Amino acid sequence: MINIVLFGKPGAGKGTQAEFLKDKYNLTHISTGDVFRYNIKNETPLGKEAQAFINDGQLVPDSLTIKMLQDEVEKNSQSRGFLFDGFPRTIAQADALDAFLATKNWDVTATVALEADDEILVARLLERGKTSGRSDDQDEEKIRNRYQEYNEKTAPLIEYYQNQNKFYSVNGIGSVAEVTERLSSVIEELEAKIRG
Ligand code: B4P
Repeated sequence: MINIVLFGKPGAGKGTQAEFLKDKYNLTHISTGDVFRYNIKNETPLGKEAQAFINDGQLVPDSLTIKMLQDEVEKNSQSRGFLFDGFPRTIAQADALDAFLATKNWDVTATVALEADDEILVARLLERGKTSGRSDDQDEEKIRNRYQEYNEKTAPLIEYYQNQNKFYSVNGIGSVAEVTERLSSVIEELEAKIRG
């Protein structure tokens, strides 16, 4: 079992990289952002609750997010491992993830961060906003709000995982293929360790 948390600021490329890594390493990819967007599109009760938070660039409350994540893991309990993309984003979510995985005798193998400068990322998101239809990518104020949320609530997870000796980081600037190569080196190192 290998469970990787893909970590990084909004727009760092978590979703982009997960698309390649899930096939390369045969992992189940769970993007909390994608699950929320699916629920919003289909106007489910969960989607209706999450919509206002996402539109304003705020994090969705932990209670909704944690339950949703657990449901997604349960649906894929035969998986050889998970790629968590955009989860956890708060200390409470990280604690809940550890406790939940422990009930299955699993754990987070490592958290791998994509490092990138805020100004480059804001430009990436504004560019995507021109075509994505994502309301949270179109307005610079909402994008800046996402960075404030990251700094206040998500950045403390770096220390959280460093204290567990599980934090790795790679440079997130470069071509998509170059960044995939950097992440692959870390994952292969982790897999080699697991094999012993
Ligand atoms: P997410 O959907 O997780 O998205 P993200 O942070 O915007 O982006 P990501 O890092 O995946 O970037 P991507 O690859 O798409 O979150 C959206 C919202 O959902 C949150 O703000 C929050 O409200 C809510 N939410 C989600 N999870 C939550 C949780 N756990 N708790 C509470 N709320 C939660 O890439 C971005 C752009 O960059 C793309 O256009 C891409 O093409 C481009 N790009 C990627 N790599 C590149 C590269 N190497 N070079 C150039 N461009 C690149």
